[in-house]
Amino acid sequence: MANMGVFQLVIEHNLSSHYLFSIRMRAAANANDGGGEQHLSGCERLVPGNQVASVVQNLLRRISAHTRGKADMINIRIDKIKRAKIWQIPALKIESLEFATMEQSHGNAIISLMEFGVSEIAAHKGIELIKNLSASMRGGMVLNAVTGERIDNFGDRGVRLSHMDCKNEPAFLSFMAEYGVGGEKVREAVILASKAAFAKDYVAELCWSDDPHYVTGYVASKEIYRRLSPMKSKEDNIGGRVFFVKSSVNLNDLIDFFENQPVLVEVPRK
Ligand code: WAQ
Ligand code: MG
Repeated sequence: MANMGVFQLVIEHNLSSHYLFSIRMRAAANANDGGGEQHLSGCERLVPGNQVASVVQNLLRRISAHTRGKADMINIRIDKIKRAKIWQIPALKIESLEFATMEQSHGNAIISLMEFGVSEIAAHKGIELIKNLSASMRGGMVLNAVTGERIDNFGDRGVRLSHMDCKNEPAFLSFMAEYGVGGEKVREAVILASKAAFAKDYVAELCWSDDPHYVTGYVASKEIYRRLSPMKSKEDNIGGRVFFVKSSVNLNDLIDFFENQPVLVEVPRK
């Protein structure tokens, strides 16, 4: 933890079990030379004060090893959060399905989304919207689950879920292992999908990664995180997320929950 001494002191000054720290990191390329900024990666954590320095250091290490490219802008924001404000919400159950082709995975994604309450038109629209992106967004798109119409006005940026983590890391990792999965990407995606699923008027989610070598994606409902592979071809560095919501949704409340409500995702007790 060399060179992190002063920073550690500032955080430790706030060391108290009444607070956690939200750490939000985002990296981009072409952010400083007037060209179009390219989103590389982002990360959202919620940890006790004594973990802040090591989490930040790990995130910096991950950015420098990232397969989407070299960052020329890294934004790290740390906010102190009162524990009393944090909601504890349940983790989705995990399923994994493998297919021979991307077309078969997309076909299953559509069937699954319909099973979760999305209309056939809206499910197709979700797949097409991600497939037709010309660059990956920082966040996701919000679609009406009946009409397939995009209802957020976040344009190329999209809406980002933030202020989330698992409640107990070892318990979360063994919960994942019980379902035969592991690793940072799955961990982050299950936490994100579990938070999204807790939103009022949420119906389902569709996602695949923007990392060129990572072809597994998922569909999620209020209960299930269903991994589907392959959702894209190798070397493709465009991915995205679509959140399907009821027509009755209050968009401002939804965005406020996604962006600002701190949550810790809990696994079922044994
Ligand atoms: N909030 C909303 N949308 C986001 C967020 C966020 N915090 N983070 C990423 N996105 C959007 C954005 O458009 C990205 O381009 C896209 O999702 C993909 O992000 O094996 O790695 O972080 O079970 O590349 C899913 C499968 C991996 C994991 C998803 O997404 C598994 C993944 P990535
Ligand atoms: Mg990525």
